[in-house]
Amino acid sequence: PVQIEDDRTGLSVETLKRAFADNLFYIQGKNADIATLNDYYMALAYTVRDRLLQRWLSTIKAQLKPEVKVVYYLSAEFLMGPHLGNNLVSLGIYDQVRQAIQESGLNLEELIAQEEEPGLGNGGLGRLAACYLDSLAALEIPAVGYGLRYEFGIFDQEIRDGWQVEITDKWLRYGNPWEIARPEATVEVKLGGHTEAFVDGAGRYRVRWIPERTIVGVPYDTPVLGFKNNAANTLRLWKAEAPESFDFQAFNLGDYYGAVNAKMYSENISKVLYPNDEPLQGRELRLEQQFFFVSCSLQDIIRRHLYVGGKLEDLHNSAAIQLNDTHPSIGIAELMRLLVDEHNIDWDTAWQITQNTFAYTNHTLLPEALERWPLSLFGSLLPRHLEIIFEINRRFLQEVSAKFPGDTGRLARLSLIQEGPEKFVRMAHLASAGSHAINGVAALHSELLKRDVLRDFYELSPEKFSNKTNGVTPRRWIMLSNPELAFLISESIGDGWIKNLGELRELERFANDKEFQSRWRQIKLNNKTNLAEYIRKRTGLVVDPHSLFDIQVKRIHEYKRQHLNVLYIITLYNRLKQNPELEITPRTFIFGGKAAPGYFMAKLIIKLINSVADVVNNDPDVGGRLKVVFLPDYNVTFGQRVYPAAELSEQISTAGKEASGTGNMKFSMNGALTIGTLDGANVEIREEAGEENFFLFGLTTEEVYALKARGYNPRDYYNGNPALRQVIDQLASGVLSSGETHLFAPLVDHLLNRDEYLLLADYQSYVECQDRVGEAYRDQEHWTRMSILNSARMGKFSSDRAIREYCEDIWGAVAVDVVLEE
Ligand code: 26Q
Repeated sequence: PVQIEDDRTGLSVETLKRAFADNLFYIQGKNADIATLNDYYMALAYTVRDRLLQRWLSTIKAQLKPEVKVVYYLSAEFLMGPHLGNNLVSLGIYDQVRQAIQESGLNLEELIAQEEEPGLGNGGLGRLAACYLDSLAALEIPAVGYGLRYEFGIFDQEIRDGWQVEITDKWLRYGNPWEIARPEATVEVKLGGHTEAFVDGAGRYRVRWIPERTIVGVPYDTPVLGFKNNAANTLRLWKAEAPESFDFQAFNLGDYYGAVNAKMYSENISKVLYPNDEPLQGRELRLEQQFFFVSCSLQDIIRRHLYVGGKLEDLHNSAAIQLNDTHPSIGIAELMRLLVDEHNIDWDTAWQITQNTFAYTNHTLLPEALERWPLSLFGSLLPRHLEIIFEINRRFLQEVSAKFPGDTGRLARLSLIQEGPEKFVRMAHLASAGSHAINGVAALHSELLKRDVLRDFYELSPEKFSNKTNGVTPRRWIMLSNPELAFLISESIGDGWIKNLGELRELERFANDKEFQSRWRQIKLNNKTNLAEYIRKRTGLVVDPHSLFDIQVKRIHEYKRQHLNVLYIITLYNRLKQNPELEITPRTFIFGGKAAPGYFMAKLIIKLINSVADVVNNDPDVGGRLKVVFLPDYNVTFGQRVYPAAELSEQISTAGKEASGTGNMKFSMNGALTIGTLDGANVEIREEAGEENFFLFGLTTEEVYALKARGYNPRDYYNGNPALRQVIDQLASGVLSSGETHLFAPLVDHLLNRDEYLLLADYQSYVECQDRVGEAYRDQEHWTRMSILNSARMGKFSSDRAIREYCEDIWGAVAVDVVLEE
């Protein structure tokens, strides 16, 4: 009998081709005569989607059981990156599909490039959530990611006249083949109004919330495949809509415009991602967003728990809820409200359940970045939750008093409410009090948390604290983005590293192997050539693939010190101007990153990079030995081109400011060497790579504290260092800004008079370190050896390792085997 593969599940090249053509015709409504590239992309996306639905439904079936514990990852951001390529990798059908597409007269890479990435995050925190979903599925841990389905994600960045311009991100414009709406699972969320006390039938004192508005949350589900296993978890994002009845009511009263207006107001909630990676001010809509997705998610979690026959008293046995920073921490008050007000559970029991269910990850050490909401705003939007927070606080402070009698200073410091002329709810305090576990995201960060930001919580409950160093997924960040390197690695040590990144250690024995070294170098050169071609297409700039590719990509922030990098570029430029014959290592400095639209200094730093680029790139004395590139619109897609092409990774934040960093890990895995401070996960990267394979500079956290304590005066450094002085003077003079003397005045002013992030203090150390980098690059054999050792020793930074630690220490979650159902 002839075996015929099903068109929707078959994986042979023939079947894939047939299914692809079929989807082009019946879904896109096109044939080859009129199909656009996007039509072909959509036809392929649906072909792939068909092939994962079976896994998805089988996974749901395997996991929908009372004894299964599910991890719920609550995050205001999920920066997933394009799905198509990743799903091909997970399904293990990349090569078959490439061939099927080729035989259809098309190019797979071109179709993959058609996908508009869902930019539902700002940077590190959102991308971490995406890597964690990948690893949860790879490890077959039942998990749901809950968040917001923003209609407009992070803005697209254009550069005009050197300045950042923000363009609306219309990512849903051509439809999204990866999501499925589940309107039958819609939930309601209430806002505003007031509360009333009453005594219920059993004579118990209760509170009723009389809300003012209702919003409806519609879930949109995206499958998240495990790597070469049968698991497909769910990313469930909520879209805000107006309740239908509300429309009709107003309509019947003849207030048609009123009804439409209310509808628009409701839909606003999931309209746009806030493009700040720090809370600038407490905007009401932002709090509405947070409460909206958290309330939807908790109702969904409880619904599932009851559906499988669980009792609410046992919620913590079937659910582990992780708070990705404080953004979803209102969930603690909301779960208390659901348990106490709606499900009539007594306060103490409800508090036990809540604490046992929630855990909190902190991502920042900057005190100004800790979320707090004005009491007045909070109370008008969530009157019942404010009461609940007061009650949590009252009982919490009682406990504190019992443990530290008479210590009123401590009470004030620990209180969930910040007193003063304007009062605030402190969300990190709510999260810490309401969770059984609190973690930082790198060893240093977790230590500093205990010492500074959460010191009082540590002294109160040291057992809650642990470190979970961040990780990134090797599937997207090596296999998908650097296929040639992945191939070489697998050929040399087998392909076990993809699921067990520790195996990369076996590469160490090739570090001195001439033949291996030359293939390693060739792959880097190929990746650099590709990036150079992309740079030419996007900016018109020609860069030399044989120069040292020195790259800094990340959000633009003063503490990340992109402008310290610029100070070195100007220093090099000055040396060449002084002595055009000088022998230097040719370098290409590449920058990428977005600035928050309201962050003036960050935008000025972008302008600075572009102004310096103009001068350096066009000066005949430089003779092309230095190039400076600012690549617009840095995002996940672009990251996938950048990390594989990098030779030097810039991780130069002021010590004690960067919680972890994750780009640092992606660079290093792909064979870049790091120039960095002892900050965030750099410390652990250096530990793993070996100090001889890491370019270290700058003050330590302790030295930063000490210097600030004894009174830091940036002018001392300016006055004492002629090269630095020259650079600063040039910034002020206008030679770097076509004579506009005032342009960089705010930067110069800040550096000379305040320099909060100690650029001038670290300048000399950075320059010397960069000079060592330039020297080291001349010995290509030695450089390659260091590069191989960096990759070989990055096993620790797989998100699989991080997720295993969360499962064991915090969530108590275990793998559930998925059997494929026909
Ligand atoms: C909060 C309230 C209102 C508006 C915006 C925000 C907001 C949004 C995003 C606050 C913070 C963020 C993002 C923070 C972030 O990305 N932090 C980074 O997290 C990474 C993952 O742990 C770390 O590696 C980085 O060090 C840290 O900066």
